Amino acid sequence: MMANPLYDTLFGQHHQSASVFLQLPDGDMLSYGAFLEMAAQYAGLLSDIGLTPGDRVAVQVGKSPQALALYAACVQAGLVFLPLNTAYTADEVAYFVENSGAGIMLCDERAKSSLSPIAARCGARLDTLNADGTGSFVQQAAAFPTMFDTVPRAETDIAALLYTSGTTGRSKGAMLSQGNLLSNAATLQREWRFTSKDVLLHALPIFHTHGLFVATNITLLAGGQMIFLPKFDLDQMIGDIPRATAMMGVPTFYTRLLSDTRFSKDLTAHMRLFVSGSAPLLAETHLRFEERTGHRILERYGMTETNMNTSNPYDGERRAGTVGFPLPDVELKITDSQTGATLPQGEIGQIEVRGPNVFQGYWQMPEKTAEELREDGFFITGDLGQIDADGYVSIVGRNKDLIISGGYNIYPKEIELLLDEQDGVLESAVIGVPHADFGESVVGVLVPKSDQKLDLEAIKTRISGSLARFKQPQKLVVLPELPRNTMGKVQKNALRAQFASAFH
Ligand code: MCA
Ligand code: AMP
Repeated sequence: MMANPLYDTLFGQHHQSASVFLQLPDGDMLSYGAFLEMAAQYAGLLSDIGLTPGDRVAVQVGKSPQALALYAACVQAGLVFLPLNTAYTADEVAYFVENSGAGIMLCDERAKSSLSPIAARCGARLDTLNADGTGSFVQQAAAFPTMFDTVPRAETDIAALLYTSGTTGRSKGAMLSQGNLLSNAATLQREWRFTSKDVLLHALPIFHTHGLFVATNITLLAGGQMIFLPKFDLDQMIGDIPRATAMMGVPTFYTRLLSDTRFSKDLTAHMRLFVSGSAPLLAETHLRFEERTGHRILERYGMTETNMNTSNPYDGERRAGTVGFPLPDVELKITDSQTGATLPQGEIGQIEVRGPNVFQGYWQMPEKTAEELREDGFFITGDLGQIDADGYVSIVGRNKDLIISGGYNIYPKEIELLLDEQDGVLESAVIGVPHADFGESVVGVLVPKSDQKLDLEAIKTRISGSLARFKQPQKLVVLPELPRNTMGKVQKNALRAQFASAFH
């Protein structure tokens, strides 16, 4: 039995290793050994300030090696890592800190003045960590030893809390255990053939499953390297591809690369693997990519609550428009959303999954957990799917009201609640419509109270204080009333059809 399975497997094996872990944009190389020494100092500081195993560490900081070392430090000290999108406003962050009862919150210096009242109210300590690796946290950590006695943990202990918005508008913290993360990393490393020779081009954010767990855990397990970029930048990506062997991205990465003529067969000839996920990859993008480069993108399907569930095969046909087969240790079934009964092969229904990847429930929300996680271990994903005669799974729609823009999830309910509160607004409906760059983009439909004229600019300004920029409707439109069915339910399909060309 290992003392701390996640730490020992992902990180512990690399102690004192001089092998390169991160290649940084300024040309610097960070070895595994140096990375782990930094993490040990952070673990020392986190423990010294009184955090004990199971305590939550809320982190809203720019992407940097230091930010990633915080993840390692939390695992080593037995703390629960809680990463937050850097786009969230102080209002949004307040909810996460309060709901999780985080003992410490780390933020960029620039956010300190707006977050300190929140930290004070929630009884959380506040420290800074800037994207350039400076800040009060690192300053204090420098005084701590570069070795830390790893805190024992079990596979069932929670390693991370990742918030995912809900259809009711309230975010839920998905509790991911050490075993959840470990099992999925091991499966994906094997399925996608990652080895210590791999160099992964990493331009995803590290506050979500895709960039944090899928990309990073697999690299750590394999002992490979990452070209660690602060964000997606087309020129930088094209400049770095020659040094990489693999890339992971959301569909927007692929459409942007294809929009540039420098992205060619020659540039990518040496590449081993391109993976796409987090949002549907259009079959057309898959085919254009193959025409241009000769590579077939490997599409996979996952969720915050489950890590990865399915993947197209490494060897064998990667079928455009599908997300491939259930991973070896994942059971997947298509069920009737009313009765829960398994449907015959080929029929469309809700996707349910079970396996060692499936989370432990929502933080302090037993009722929400019971609604989505069945007693027999099957998790109701809210996605609608179909399995073809060869076993390939396709996602054909969603049973949940969700918009995915550039790989970020946006829950209409959260925005509607805010729009409904605005001056002169009777009611609202928020929909996602096709967008060439982001896949989907947000349109807010407003119905004014009788005789009122809405000031759309004033509304935009007011919601911008409380809602992350990527969630804000890119267009607000006014209708005299919302289309409803005979049951009184808003017909979002009709609205989506009406505004389908809003961004063309
Ligand atoms: C940025 N903006 C966006 C988005 N990103 N608007 C809508 N949707 C977005 N996704 C806005 C900014 O607010 C800003 O607005 C303007 O676009 C430019 O900002 P910038 O940061 O320069 O944007 P960008 O660099 O072009 O970013 C687009 C991006 C990025 C590269 C697609 O959003 C991204 O890296 N997405 C990946 C998300 C991801 O990792 N998802 C995985 C979730 P303004 O100019 O008006 O101020 S994990 C998951 O879903 C599951 C588990 C899974 O299966 O993986
Ligand atoms: P999140 O809540 O951020 O974990 O997002 C998970 C959701 O992203 C899933 O429930 C799907 O709706 C969607 N998703 C992830 N991967 C894919 C994919 N390859 N194709 C279509 N949808 C996807």
